[in-house]
Amino acid sequence: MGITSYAIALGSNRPGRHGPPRRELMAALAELAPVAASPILDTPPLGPSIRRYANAVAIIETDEDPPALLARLKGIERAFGRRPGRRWGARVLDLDILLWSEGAWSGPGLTIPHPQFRGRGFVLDPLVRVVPDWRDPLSGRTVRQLCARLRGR
Ligand code: A4P
Ligand code: MG
Repeated sequence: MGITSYAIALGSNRPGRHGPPRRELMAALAELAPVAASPILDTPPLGPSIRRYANAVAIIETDEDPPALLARLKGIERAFGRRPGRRWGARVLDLDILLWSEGAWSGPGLTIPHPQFRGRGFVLDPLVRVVPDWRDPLSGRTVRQLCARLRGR
């Protein structure tokens, strides 16, 4: 496979060895070496967590296929001190693959586009800042359109 592009969502709501969540995302962005990145946004928690999140989106270019990239992202999460299990729990770093330049992917433990990204402001707000014209291959809508739908504009 040649070089392709991915949109990655970054989230943190727990301090780690780099500092508070915003610092963790800055360190994760340095690790990912993206070709573009959104600002780091402070967002209210969706779900049971009380702590607010830092969220961002990074665009990376790589020759890795989706399973290889996911394995690398999980390795970065581990290196940042994320403990497995505890879904929806406080986490130092969450890295999700949102979109891929080559379209959809579905395999064991990995679905692209990320199944929930269309309904989440904490994902679409940073995503629209970097790639408003990327298209969701399933609905055919651009990121800008998905964002406007969610916000009711
Ligand atoms: N997986 C399948 N598809 C993908 C994909 N496209 N990208 C699998 C990444 N992983 C994918 O994910 C669970 C498993 O999903 C992975 O092992 C992978 O095989 P996880 O990241 O290990 O677990 P998780 O993050 O606890 O679950 P999930 O469903 O990703 O939780 P979410 O959806 O990330 O929700 N509020 C704010 N404001 N900001 C946030 O960032 N995040 C969450 C967590 C809740 N509320 C939030 C935020
Ligand atoms: Mg996740």
